[in-house]
Amino acid sequence: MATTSSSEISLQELQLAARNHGLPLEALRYEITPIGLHYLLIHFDIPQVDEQAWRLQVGGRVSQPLTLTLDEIKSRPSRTTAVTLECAGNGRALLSPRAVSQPWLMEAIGTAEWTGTPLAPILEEARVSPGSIEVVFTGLDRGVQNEIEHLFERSLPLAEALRDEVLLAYEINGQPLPPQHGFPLRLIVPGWYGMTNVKWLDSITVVDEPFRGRQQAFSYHVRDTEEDPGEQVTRMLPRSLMVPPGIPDFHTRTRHAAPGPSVLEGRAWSGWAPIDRVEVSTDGGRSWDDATLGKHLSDFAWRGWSYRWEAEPGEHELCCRATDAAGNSQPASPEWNFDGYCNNAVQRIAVIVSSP
Ligand SMILES: Nc1nc2c(c(=O)[nH]1)N[C@H]1C(S)=C(S)[C@@H](COP(=O)(O)O)O[C@H]1N2
Ligand SMILES: [Mo]
Repeated sequence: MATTSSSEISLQELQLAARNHGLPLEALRYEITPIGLHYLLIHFDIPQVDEQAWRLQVGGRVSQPLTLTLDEIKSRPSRTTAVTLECAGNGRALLSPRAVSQPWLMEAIGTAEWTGTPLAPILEEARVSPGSIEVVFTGLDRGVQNEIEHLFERSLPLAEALRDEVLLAYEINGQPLPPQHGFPLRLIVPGWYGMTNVKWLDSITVVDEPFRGRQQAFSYHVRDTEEDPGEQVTRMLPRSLMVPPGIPDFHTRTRHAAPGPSVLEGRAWSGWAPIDRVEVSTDGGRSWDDATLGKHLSDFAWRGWSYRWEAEPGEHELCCRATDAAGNSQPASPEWNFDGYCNNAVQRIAVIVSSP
């Protein structure tokens, strides 16, 4: 995998960025992200799926393999949960050197109400064989990455796959999944980084040895060098983001705001534990003050926060920082790793306060 230290985005990165968009940060105002504003990450091409011909295969180390139509899946017990998804590569473009991949700044997030059927009863029905250790989720999308041709597929340890909150989702915000979000069916694993939530599901395979697919054994590891096996990326680290205040400059996106009392607002989440605290700094991180937390939406969705700010004329750097109930927090500056994963450094927003 290539890396670059250039401060300029290459055409290769632009090619990815033009396909995979982020959440415009002003859309943090919506507790549930409207469908077209949720971030997107698609490695290869969006597969076109014929709903009538499509089947989900559940097999591998099971004694009762299943073949399910979409109607059969929809007729099973359904559940709707608000879940925040974040791409593990969020923040990659702020690292130097950076991996040449989707160059996210900090907008690879979204929160949707996902409706589907719980996975655990399906695995129980299929009767998982003793000695099984993982469940592999295979998408219909095929491509080449680092010269290896493969389908997009990821595995979960059996115990994680059996967790109550794991869903096979066929609706987002009350609508059938649109093609870009995984029509007709995707996996939703609340709390884990985005890559876990395999879209365009084709099959679910129970295995008795660790799955070594390209997207599992090679991608999504926090490592120092290309040779280092590294640590698997799993759950989302805590993070908070702020709605950029005022109005933007078109080219630089520097913010311009009027002096006087104002309310800063944003959202915070963690895949490890509920959000306990959000702090705001209006002086670039020298001093911090507690924000007020909003209502709890779901165990797996972001939490709103707000902060009263008396904007004085001049230039300011606004920051926010979340801490979860397990004591995890956000570093002041990014912790570098080879592929640019899990960068949860505090957001910094330059604001010029002046009278219009
Ligand atoms: N089949 C398949 N599933 C996939 C992907 C993919 O490229 N193919 N991308 C993954 C990644 S890296 C992320 S971050 C999320 C993005 O989900 P979204 O586009 O619905 O926001 O989907 C995951 N599921
Ligand atoms: Mo991702």
